[in-house]
Amino acid sequence: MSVIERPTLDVERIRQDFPILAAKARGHDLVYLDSAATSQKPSAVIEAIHRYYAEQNSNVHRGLYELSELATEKYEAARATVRSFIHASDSHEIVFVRGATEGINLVAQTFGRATLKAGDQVLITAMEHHSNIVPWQMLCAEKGALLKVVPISDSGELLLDEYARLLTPRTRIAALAHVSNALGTINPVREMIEMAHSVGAKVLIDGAQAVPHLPVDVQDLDCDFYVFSGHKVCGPTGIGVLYGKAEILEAMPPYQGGGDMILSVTFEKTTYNRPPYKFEAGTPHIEGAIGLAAALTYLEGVGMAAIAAYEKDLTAYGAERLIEVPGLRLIGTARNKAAVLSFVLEGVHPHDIGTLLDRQGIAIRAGHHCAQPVMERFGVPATARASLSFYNTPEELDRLQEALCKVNEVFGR
Ligand code: 7TS
Repeated sequence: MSVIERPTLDVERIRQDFPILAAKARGHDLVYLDSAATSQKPSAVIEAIHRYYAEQNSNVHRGLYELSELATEKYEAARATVRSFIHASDSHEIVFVRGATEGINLVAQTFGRATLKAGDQVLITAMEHHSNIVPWQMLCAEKGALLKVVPISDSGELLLDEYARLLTPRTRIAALAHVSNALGTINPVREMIEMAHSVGAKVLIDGAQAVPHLPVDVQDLDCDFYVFSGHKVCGPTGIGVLYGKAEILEAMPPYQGGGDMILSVTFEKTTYNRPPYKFEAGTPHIEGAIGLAAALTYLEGVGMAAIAAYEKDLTAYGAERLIEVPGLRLIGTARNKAAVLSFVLEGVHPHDIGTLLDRQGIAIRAGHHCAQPVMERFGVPATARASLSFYNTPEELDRLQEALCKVNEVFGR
């Protein structure tokens, strides 16, 4: 019997698409609850990468022969797939990068460096991943600018009044998580982008934890930049996306120098290629882009709206089961949440929870989740985190709940 009434997805069929989900862990059926760290990959992605190397491998944008034309075509078709997935208006607004981290660093080091002056401000939130904190800190230190931080409530929601107060004409950049990796909070970014624009700031949205779980439309959001990582959306590692509005990318200085990003080079003067190539120096991660496109096409086949609806029910179900565990406290109880169940268990270190769950075949993450300021805000050194995907089932969350009760037994509760 399904514990979620009217499931919106045929999860048992979907699970057949992911070979690794049939694996054993410590002699048990694997329960994989660490998709916020990285998602599992469907056969469609594994096969697309295999096909690329078996049938299409060649460098892009340079060869005159058939194979190179084929590889270039596949690489650029991948860009078009990303464009359509996040509803950008033009493929030239899609820059392939290594991941969300590189996307943010690219914006900080090009747009940020060219824009920021001493006394200017960059606004982030207290729930950012380190990769959306440190690049801005580095930039502010270099420029003599100030980093401002939007605080969060006890339930893990941004204080929007404080956000409004912190936005000033000195705010040049607001860099905001769409969804928090440590709390699961879905932030009202559309409204926040509009507010930032009203003071003349540009907005970067860190979508690393949003694109895997929600339909995203960058034109509707009206963000200036949006970043996400391929490996969290069922795609390969080492590939990610930076979306930027065309006119902003056009005006930005280049990031790294090298092949492909130039139009002409002499020792006196180099002229740069147009975006996105201006930002893609060197041989790109070709099979990464092709694998990412296969992943996005797969997700589209399942349906992002259906994924969001299913995961919402699954997250709510998981929260209900977890709070039945004696001594358990959920960290992050925002009204609008996606796929993350962060918690602490009285008297048990999160690392011990992780180790004891692993012995029962359950993979979760324990630690600060690269969001140390969130840990500080909630007065905990670390949390245990179960993070969900559309390939997880309510039965797996039942197993998590039972396993946590056993952890309590080990600790004499
Ligand atoms: N932003 C957010 C919100 C993230 O959750 C992560 C990674 C990143 C940026 C960086 O992504 P990368 O692909 O460039 O490394 N988050 C996590 C996590 O929660 N557990 O492991 C990685």
